[in-house]
Amino acid sequence: HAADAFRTDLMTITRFVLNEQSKHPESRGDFSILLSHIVLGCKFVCSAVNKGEEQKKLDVLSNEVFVKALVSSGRTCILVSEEDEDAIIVEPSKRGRYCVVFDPLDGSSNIDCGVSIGTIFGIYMIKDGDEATLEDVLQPGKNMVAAGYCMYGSSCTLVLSTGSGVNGFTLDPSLGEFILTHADIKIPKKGKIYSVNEGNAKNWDGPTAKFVEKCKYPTDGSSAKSLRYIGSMVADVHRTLLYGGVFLYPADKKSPNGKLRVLYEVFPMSFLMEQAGGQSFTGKERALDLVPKKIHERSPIFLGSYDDVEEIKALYAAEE
Ligand code: AHM
Ligand code: MG
Repeated sequence: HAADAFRTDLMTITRFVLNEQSKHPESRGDFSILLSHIVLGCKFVCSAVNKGEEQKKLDVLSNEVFVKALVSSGRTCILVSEEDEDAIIVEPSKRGRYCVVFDPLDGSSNIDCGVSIGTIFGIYMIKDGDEATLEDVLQPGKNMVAAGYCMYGSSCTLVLSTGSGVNGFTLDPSLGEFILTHADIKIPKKGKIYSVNEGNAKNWDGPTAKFVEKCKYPTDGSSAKSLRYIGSMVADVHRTLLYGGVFLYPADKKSPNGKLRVLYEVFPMSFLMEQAGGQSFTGKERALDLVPKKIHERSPIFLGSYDDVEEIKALYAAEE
């Protein structure tokens, strides 16, 4: 049976990435090594989350594990973590060509009630022989070579793009391996769900307010959209990717740049959305075109199904 053949031909994330890399003759296997260290971090956090560690400890613990795993891979030169105010410049003897930006445990306010949380990461690469500087991570998201997230939910799912589509892998705890379960993910062109913290509505700008109004009271004869909001970006984006729809964390009067961080929240998720056939917009421009000036900079974000984001873009264009 075809299904049995699939079940016995285990496509681990390592095998998958090695296959992809073999299409690039110039590849030296560095990326596969880097990724195996990221995967190790994800497995650790997954097991810590399942043991029910306390929130504060888990945040700090996850960060330490990722920083140590990334440095010891010998393939990184600069790290930006949501948990560390300053970028970490890797010591010369352990340096490699990759810059990794990450949020080791996003959505941590959800830990104590068992709601899904996740790790988000984006990867840039410097040129051979270059010294790594902050400039190397203050790059538009379109320059990333890979991005992904790992969701610690009812199962542990790692979603990855190296710039040729998006694939999802589920941790098989008995094997300790991430196995390909969601091949070549494409987001539906139009969705039936919107996802936003509506408690901020009184402070929204015109286009955001109009869009959400249209979700609830459509004027084109379509049916109203459903609202789904977990408050954990990885889980909200994961659902959006699989079911379609739109996730927004807009600007508001109190936070003119929204809440989410450009480097390790907005960019990786935007990279994945585009690779899955969706779009991502800041209210001003394509999110991946944004050039961050500071490592912990924030930006409003609207991402998801192509047609839904197109509608939001039109509302902003009409405002000008
Ligand atoms: P955190 O980095 O402090 O965990 O905040 C990020 C989280 C995201 O996961 C989520 O999309 C957002 O904050 C939810 O914010 P709010 O509670 O304002 O709706
Ligand atoms: Mg975060």
